Amino acid sequence: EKPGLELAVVSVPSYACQRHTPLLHHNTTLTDALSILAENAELGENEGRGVAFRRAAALLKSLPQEVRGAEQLRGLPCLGEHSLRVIKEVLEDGVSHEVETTTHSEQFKAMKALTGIFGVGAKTADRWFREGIHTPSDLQRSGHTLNRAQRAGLQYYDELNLPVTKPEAVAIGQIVERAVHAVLPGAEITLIGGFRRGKQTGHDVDFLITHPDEGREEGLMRKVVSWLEAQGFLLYQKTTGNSYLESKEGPARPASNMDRFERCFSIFRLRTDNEGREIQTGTEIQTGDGSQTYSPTLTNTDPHTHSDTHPHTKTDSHPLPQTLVVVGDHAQKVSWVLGHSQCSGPRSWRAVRVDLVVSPYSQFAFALLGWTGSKLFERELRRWAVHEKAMTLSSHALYDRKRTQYLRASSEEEIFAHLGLEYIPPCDRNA
Ligand code: DCP
Ligand code: MG
Repeated sequence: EKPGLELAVVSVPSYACQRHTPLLHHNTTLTDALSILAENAELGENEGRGVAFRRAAALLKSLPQEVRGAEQLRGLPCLGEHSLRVIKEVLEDGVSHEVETTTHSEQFKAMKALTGIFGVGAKTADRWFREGIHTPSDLQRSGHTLNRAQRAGLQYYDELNLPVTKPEAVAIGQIVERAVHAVLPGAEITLIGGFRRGKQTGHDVDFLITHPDEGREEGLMRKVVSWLEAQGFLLYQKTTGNSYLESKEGPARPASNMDRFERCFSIFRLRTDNEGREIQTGTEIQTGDGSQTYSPTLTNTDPHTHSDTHPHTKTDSHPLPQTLVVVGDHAQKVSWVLGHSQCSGPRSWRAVRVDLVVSPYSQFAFALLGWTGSKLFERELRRWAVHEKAMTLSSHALYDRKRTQYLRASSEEEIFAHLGLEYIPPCDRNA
């Protein structure tokens, strides 16, 4: 037996939900290449092709070691002809011609830039691209009528495209907790999405809210949003009601598994000066370029005085130095953004995308599993359920089509058990 065949010898299951996929893995050069092609397919609204590249990448992420030669891949599932070709090219030449062409193509760059605007999807971006609009600035100049989400997306474009850090997510969590507990004591708040899987950065922060007394959570989102709005924490919000009860399709067959809960898509105004906590004069503050000693007095903890919703035309009342950002690594990046946006002076906050979801307690485990991701892991769970177990899984319920009954669960572990799957913890769902 030749050395290097060991990967094919270990049998790798074909559904991503059967495997452990850690955040850090051994094949990033290959998965980066495949992800570009997946992204390009998704931007071109070729979902099937996108999924094929995502599945191939996910397989590589789950391998226990670096792939050095194509012969090591024999017998492994999920690797289609196209993905294999790309992998071989990268292994042999260090780069894939197709990936290079894609990343340098005007269309890919423009589609990425335009869909990077909050509220802009692939269809809209494609229409604009065909009109010669390639960048957010082109769009601004075009005079197109934009909806409220897109206007906010354009206004906070730079900041919303800066990764959200873990400390920022934690700070947002504290605000959400204050809001939720102010309007419904006893409610429980859980960080979901990428941060629950152990990611150190994200494109947004996702929270799931519930209450142990079923029914108490009804109408909660509206109250939470009102509280946040009154305190000046929201730059934008769109709340959708719970359409689950009115659904004619039945709970386990929603049009998509995403849209039946009370949900709020928002943009938070996050103070970057330690979230309003009092900072003593002389406090050492960690910034991206080393620690600084803070000298101006900052004792204001009332967000009302900061509820300036036109950050680009006014200056915050506190003359904070531009690098005063206590959230660490992003200090420099944030000050870069501040320096390049049209705002007239330094400011002590940034815009962050936040998604809130409210779930009834009886559906909590399903909501938790459905919103922790990754997107591919979720897709694979549902595919496994249907094709291997004749069950329908959503973020609300699990339905057994053979026994014609719903299967209850109060934990993710129970759902995996119902599905006949080994339990995969959140940190290993990074498919
Ligand atoms: N989700 C899903 N299908 C979608 C959108 C979302 O299954 N079409 C689920 C899985 C995601 C979670 O919701 O993990 C949150 O969605 P995000 O888009 O915020 O994804 P992540 O939090 O995983 O990534 P990021 O770090 O970019 O925010
Ligand atoms: Mg997220």
